[in-house]
Amino acid sequence: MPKETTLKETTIATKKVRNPKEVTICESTARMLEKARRDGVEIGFDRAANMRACPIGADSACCKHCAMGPCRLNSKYPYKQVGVCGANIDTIMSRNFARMVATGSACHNDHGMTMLGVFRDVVNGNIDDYEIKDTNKLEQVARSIGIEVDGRSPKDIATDLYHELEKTYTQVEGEIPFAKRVPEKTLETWRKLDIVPRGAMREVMELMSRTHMGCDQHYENITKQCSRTALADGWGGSMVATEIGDILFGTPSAVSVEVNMGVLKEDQVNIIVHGHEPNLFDSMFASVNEPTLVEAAERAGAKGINLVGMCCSGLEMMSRYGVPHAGNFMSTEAVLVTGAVDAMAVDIQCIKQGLAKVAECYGTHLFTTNPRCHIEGAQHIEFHERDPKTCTDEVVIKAISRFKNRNTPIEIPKIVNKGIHGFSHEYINYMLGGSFRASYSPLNDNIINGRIRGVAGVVGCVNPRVKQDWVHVELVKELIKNDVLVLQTGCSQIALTKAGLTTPEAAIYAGPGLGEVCETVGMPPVLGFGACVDNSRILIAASEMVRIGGLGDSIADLPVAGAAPEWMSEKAIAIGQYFVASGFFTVFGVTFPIVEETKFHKHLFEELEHQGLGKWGFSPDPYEMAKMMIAHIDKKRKALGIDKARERVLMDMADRRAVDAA
Ligand code: BF8
Ligand code: SF4
Repeated sequence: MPKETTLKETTIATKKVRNPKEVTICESTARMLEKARRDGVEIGFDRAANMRACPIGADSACCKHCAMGPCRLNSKYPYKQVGVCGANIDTIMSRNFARMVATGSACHNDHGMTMLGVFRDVVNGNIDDYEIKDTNKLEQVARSIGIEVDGRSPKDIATDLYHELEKTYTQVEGEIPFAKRVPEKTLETWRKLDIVPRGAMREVMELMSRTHMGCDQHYENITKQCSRTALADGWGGSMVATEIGDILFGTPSAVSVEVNMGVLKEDQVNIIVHGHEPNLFDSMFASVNEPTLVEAAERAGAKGINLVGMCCSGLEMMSRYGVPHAGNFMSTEAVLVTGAVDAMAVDIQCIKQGLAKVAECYGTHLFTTNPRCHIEGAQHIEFHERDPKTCTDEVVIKAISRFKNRNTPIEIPKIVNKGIHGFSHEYINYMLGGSFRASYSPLNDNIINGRIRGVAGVVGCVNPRVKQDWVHVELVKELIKNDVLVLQTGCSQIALTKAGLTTPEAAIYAGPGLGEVCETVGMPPVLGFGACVDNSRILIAASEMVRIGGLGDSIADLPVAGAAPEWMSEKAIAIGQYFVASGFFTVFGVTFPIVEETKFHKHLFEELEHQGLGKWGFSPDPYEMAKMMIAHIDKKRKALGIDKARERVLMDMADRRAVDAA
């Protein structure tokens, strides 16, 4: 237990300090950044101010794939030089891009494979702590990939489903199981381009092998394998993670949740779970409700045990159980500065190493729990799905002892925002069509008649290179104002909840058409779909829109667009590439790791669309980004011949308003 003097002994190593109001619009995070500085503690925003992004790396104009290099090209004159092996700028950039896709896809697939392993153990009776919670979902997923369901027991269906879904990862030849869910014309395009994923292990391996020195040296061919590896994420590992998560822990449906640092309670033992796999979170949920541990907390003087989530597993549990959420990626260190966090347990991905130092300064127990993710300075208690409570009970016990011996002043920003979340594909079906004729038809109809102009997925990270949450919020405001319905996942969703836009009342910020639909249905104009793996729900929603009809034959025909305005992770690049390969126009903010006016740039930003896929776009400016997305949506409406309908609807609305005013 560090003494109170620990805070004073720590000094800020940084020189440059930026005004908290310039680096975030999250009031709680800004206050904690100020407090951290007073306490002499450094967090990510200060590190970012003192670590200039490498300009050559930012353009991806360097290669260190062999020891004849590293080779650096000049992005101002990209074609003036080549690497020692002769690799040109397009080869170097596409190989670097490919390795980001490979890593991102590997992350989601590794996560999905763990989920599938838990499912197998549940089905085989090797795990008692989890069970199949949603048999409807089990049947629905099985049916969607051609498994016989009628008259069979859940165990038989689940056994077949396990064996079939395992192919997502291990299959050597053939198409991954969820390729069966892809709209026919989209799948045809993939087949023509030879980018239908086989198994994720094979795709990631091949992409890594092809980017070795002296292997694939044509940016177009490298891009093809990027698409295949990325699709093995979206329609593969991520989709399995989502579907198995629903089967084991329940399919989300609309739930009112509390978000922001005010969800911490000074008089309770506060435990945060931060990471990506819902298994750890689900067991922690069981541990904090264990009567003996609740009693122990009360004996220590606490009013209870308060379990709170952060980042993606937090989003999953928020959508399924309504567990409060303390904040997104750039708030994970800041939340420790409150001094109120007794324990933080992390699993995999997006866990900043900086947490260890901050946790030490405030006497918070930081636990790593996954064999894939240890952090120097954190305590490691390994989490085993076959015996999960041993780990999570231990975390709770340590948290209670920290509560009893708290010696750090506590300052919790008393800010709590409410939102409605848990919009799974299944719930939307129900919400729009009712329980007897659950359907997406009302969505398609409202797009066709022009009330809803189109649909946008706004997703992904926050990044200290831009003002936290600001780009997300401004972009989404612009979109809904222009009648674009917004679907969300990942850290973005927390930004919008803090801005108050995930409530039905936020319909007043929507344009007249979208606003009317929201009011009729009683839904927010911004629908939270969950964690980053739940981007697969957006793919399913898009496929359903194609299946219902009236909006074209492939995902590329739909009036839809995607954006990750504050992205930072390699997973985001993999997601971007699978959205593009699925047919979405996808705009990224912050920076794009490619030199403009090169052949590879033109390929990603223009030529992929001519092949029948989507394409990439880039702008750091939220208003420009919104313009680009809306222009794309309008282009698709025109191609579908539904552009006039929208003009008529808007005219009618104007008339009605004029009458009302009179
Ligand atoms: O997978 S949005 S910062 S937490 S990478 Fe990470 Fe980005 Fe957040 Fe979840 Ni997704
Ligand atoms: Fe340089 Fe070619 Fe080696 Fe890359 S692979 S470091 S470009 S020599």
